[in-house]
Amino acid sequence: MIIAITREISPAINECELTHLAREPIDLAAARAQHRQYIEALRQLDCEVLELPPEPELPDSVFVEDTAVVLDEAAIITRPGAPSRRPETESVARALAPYRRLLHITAPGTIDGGDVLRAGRSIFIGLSSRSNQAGIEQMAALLAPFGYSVTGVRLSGCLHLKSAVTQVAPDTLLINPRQTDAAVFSEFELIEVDESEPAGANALLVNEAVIYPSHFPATRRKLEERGLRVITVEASELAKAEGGVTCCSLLVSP
Ligand code: CIR
Repeated sequence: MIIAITREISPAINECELTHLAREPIDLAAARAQHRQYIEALRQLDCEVLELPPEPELPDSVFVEDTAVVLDEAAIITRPGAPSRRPETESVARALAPYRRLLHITAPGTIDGGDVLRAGRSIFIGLSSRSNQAGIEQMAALLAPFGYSVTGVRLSGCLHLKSAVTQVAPDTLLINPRQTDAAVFSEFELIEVDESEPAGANALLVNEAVIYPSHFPATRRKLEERGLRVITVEASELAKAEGGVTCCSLLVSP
């Protein structure tokens, strides 16, 4: 059974990091209700959900994805690009230690897990405002012994690589080609987000289904037309913190 690691939303979420969005008030109760719905969707898809202890002082700590990259062979504990987020990794490392050998990104490298897209043995990493060349080189060196290829990918106008492209089936990616270079992903089938939904490329593939925000209905139709099983969740409150559906969990395969 897949273990999905999550963490409750901090009461300080309104002090979250923001890069591309203007600050809008986040309703904590509404955000938490939506987060519960997300956890229920993970359970519906047969995940065992492991909820980490809250980190009330760390505004962005619900976005556990950025703190680690979990592969079958090891988990890489990241060094997030935003200094305010670096203390988030400690408790995630403790939670992952029983399941995986831990490897670490160290200074001057920075990596946010949201920049790391894995598809089979290919790993793509966004060269973003959070993940730097030194971090990408460390990832490549750490993962080469396991037979992964690591490719740095340029982005524009979005926070992380997985804001622009995510996996929705073993051979298929959902992409906004205006935010990243679709040619890099030519070995995959590509589904483009609807033009009216530029932020709609973040989907979470779990057990052959896709967890997807309800606020992108046109792109959702495109996914369904391709025969994908889509479970929609409300995710509008954490979207104001630049969070999507991949950001709120770390999936640990058995
Ligand atoms: C941040 O800027 O770090 C948070 N407010 C949002 C992080 C979202 N994480 C993700 O996309 N993986």
